Amino acid sequence: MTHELGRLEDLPENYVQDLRDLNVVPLWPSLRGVLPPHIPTRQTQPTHWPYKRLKPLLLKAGELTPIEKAERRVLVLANPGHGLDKMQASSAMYLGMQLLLPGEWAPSHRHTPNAVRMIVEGEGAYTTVDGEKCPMHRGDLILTPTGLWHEHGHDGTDPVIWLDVLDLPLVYYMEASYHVNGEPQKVLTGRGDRQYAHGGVVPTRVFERSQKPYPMLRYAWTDAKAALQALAEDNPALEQVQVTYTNPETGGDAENILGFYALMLRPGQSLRLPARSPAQVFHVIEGEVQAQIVNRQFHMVEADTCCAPGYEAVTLTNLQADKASFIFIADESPLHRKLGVYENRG
Ligand code: GTQ
Repeated sequence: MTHELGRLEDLPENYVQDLRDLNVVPLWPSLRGVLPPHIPTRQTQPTHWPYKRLKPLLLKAGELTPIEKAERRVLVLANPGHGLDKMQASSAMYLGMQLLLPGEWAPSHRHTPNAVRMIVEGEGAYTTVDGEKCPMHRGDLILTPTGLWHEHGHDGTDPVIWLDVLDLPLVYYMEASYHVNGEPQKVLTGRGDRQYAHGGVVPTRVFERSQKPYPMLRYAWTDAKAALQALAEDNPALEQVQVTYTNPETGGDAENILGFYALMLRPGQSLRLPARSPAQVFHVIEGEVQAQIVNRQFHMVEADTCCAPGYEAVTLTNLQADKASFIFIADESPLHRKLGVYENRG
């Protein structure tokens, strides 16, 4: 049985003021707000950021703001449900589209939030992470986990653009977000993505695992795509043709808070993703896809990005009848699982 709960206005004004003077508030007028029945209140709105409209504005930023005045030349994809100034795609996820022009350098720093970059366009750029110089090609995923030094450079001839995904909103909310500037890194020999290039074949550590908590910092798109194609070919009845970006030493998620995946939609396929508690981000690496999220339908072409609130099913439809489409997904499921609030409602 649910009772109507008392309102703030039901209380004498001087009583409420006495409470306030002591930095105290009554729970019952706000109880249903913080613990709504059956399903959480979500600020995250289904939102679509078309690349075609974003790119000219990003290139304009390249003319308006020199890299020295920006450090990171990024346009933030902000969810209007959270308020644009909050710079949140969802409660825990931040998205930014970053531009680096030929010859530019985004100086070395490290910070507490975890980041990844999904390369959207352009050749010749690299990110140096923890001394590993990682080349950036379209569709590659590059990790810059919490605390690792990273800087971006560009030896090519055309603009390079990538999508940044960070857990900044969560870490900021925790009052744990800060950065430290550093010197240009010395590039070290050896790269984790070369040593862990083939699943199941990992460097032998005679006594223990790699001392590095993040042994692999770059995931080449050519490898992820080949794995998806093999998975689809070998399992004709498999509906959700998807790979997870993992830590090759532990088999766990690549980073601690957000999860990263690549999904292949077969020609013409329509795939319903169940309603799970974490919010999700979808970014089209190759192809053309319709995303049905709550009451919105987004027509997504290559390099488009959208987001979906948690606790909602999402239907993705490949609009290409003769070719597969490929989608990069970021979600909050490692966070939800670790905190014990993960749900799959089907
Ligand atoms: O490239 O290091 O979008 O520090 C936001 C913060 C990118 C980066 C962002 C950052 C970076």
